[in-house]
Amino acid sequence: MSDENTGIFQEDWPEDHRSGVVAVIGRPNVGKSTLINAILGQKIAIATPKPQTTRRTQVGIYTVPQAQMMLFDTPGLHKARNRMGEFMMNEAQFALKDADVNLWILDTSEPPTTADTYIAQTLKDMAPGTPLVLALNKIDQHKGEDYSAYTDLIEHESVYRVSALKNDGVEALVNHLIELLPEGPRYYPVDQVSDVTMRFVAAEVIREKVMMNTEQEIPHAVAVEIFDYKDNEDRTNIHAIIYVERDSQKGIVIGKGGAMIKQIGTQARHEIMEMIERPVHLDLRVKVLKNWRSNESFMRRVGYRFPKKEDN
Ligand SMILES: Nc1nc2c(ncn2[C@@H]2O[C@H](COP(=O)(O)OP(=O)(O)OP(=O)(O)O)[C@@H](O)[C@H]2O)c(=O)[nH]1
Ligand SMILES: [Mg+2]
Repeated sequence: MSDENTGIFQEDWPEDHRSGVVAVIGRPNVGKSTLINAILGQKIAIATPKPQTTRRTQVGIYTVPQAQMMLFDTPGLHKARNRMGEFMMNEAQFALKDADVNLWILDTSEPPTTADTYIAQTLKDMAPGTPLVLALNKIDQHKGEDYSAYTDLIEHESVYRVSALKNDGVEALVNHLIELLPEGPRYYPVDQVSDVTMRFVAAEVIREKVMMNTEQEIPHAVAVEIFDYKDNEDRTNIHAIIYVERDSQKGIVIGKGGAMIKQIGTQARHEIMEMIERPVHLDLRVKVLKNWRSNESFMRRVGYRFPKKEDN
């Protein structure tokens, strides 16, 4: 039952119930989205082997009887090279500034990089008083037993070794994160796992399939707009437009005789169908919009909206 004045869901949670925000941050491609999907036990965020997959902060909501944790899945911190990159950095910094706990994911399949040094500095500058937990991820690919190169990067509250992909060590990490949350109410209904709509998830799944099937510059040059999303009686009809930045990219996404776009469509349709558990008709079109990553009004249209100055 929702209390109309507060929006807080009044249920029978214990007196010492905890709730709060955990900002999940780190370089691109270290496994932030994979870890959040592992914690929630279902896929809410797309994850690919290509860096800069996540573009917009998305909230994963983890609810147990004694706590509710809002996990902010942020875009990987990197040097911005266009307006889109600036948007992504803004999203990540915004999240880590206001979190109750910061969770820094490090990729132990390779040594720390200068980007990690930069993140350490960002955390010191922007969130000096916030408890910091390190998650050393991809331990399934780490060579040796020495993790000091990662743990020496910054002072931290605690450190956990995990494999998000194999769901190894994740439970202990989650239990500790809950201990660090302040006492507070349950903000979302127990069955809500994310803050985004199915329309957004559908666009993300399509973008993921384009990213998985293409190489080099294309994964970063793709944006997906859901033109129409209708739940009819017998099936859901989705019309989406895939935007790229150049004619040559459009040719690759369509493929020989339309083979590539067909493959992307089939993969996306199956996954969306599994998620919503009903038949899906998916219609994809590919368009070119030169330099859209510097075009703020287009970015807003596809959901990459800079916060207003006063919210920042
Ligand atoms: N071997 C191994 N691979 C992992 C692990 N966790 C994630 N990966 C892989 O790492 C790649 C990147 O994962 P993502 O979850 O997309 O990474 P991210 O940090 O969200 O990346 P951005 O959104 O680009 O910032 C994917 O191919 C994952 O399958 C792990 O524990 N072990
Ligand atoms: Mg991600």
